[in-house]
Amino acid sequence: MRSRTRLILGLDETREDKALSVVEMVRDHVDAIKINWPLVLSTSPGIITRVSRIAEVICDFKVADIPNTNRLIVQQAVALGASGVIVHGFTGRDSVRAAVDAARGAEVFVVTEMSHPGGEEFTAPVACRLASLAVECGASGVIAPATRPERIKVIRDVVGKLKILSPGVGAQGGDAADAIANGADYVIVGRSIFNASDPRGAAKEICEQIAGTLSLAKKR
Ligand code: NUP
Repeated sequence: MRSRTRLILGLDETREDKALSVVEMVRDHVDAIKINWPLVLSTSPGIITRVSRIAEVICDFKVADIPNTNRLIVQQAVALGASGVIVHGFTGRDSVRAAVDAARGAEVFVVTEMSHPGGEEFTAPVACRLASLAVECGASGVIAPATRPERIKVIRDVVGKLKILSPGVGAQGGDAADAIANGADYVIVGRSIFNASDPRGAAKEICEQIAGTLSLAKKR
């Protein structure tokens, strides 16, 4: 995935026309578009291919199955045009390794601590173990919560140079600049961009916050 703006759009829009028009509006401001089940189920798996002709696509399928099923899901997503796939790590090393092997060079990202309040119940206590499993299994990166930026710092210590993608900005209360300042490489933003009256302007504003934080960090 390129790292030009470090913004990833989470496209949880269910109307295909609206989804594609938002992609066109923000394409210059995002490094990738993250597609989740709502859009695939409301349209068809072909939406992955259509969006991938405009921008890099990460399929947020939170794949969480036995190794053989993980392999099949990841293969299908990549064949449709995904450059990355998000998987769960609680399934264990064999399942995550199967996903990484099946991706054949596409990127696999492992969920650590989830960003919503419920993420504190089960995922937070094992987030560092999940992060270290991602490293061991050869994943490209992990997902860590912008809603608890101090946790991104802890997870960064475990994953070293792996990419950290951080959802929870805007609608869930997190802040893009805080996430980046605490070690995220990318922020994932959904509703506060695609529901905005001016999605392009909303994306541009977040890019400027990210760029400002990165240039401050460089000066230090
Ligand atoms: O921990 C996570 N939190 C999260 O919000 C892991 C995720 N993959 N996501 C996804 O990021 C979520 O499914 C949604 O697609 C996006 C955030 O959207 P929004 O809250 O910015 O609208």
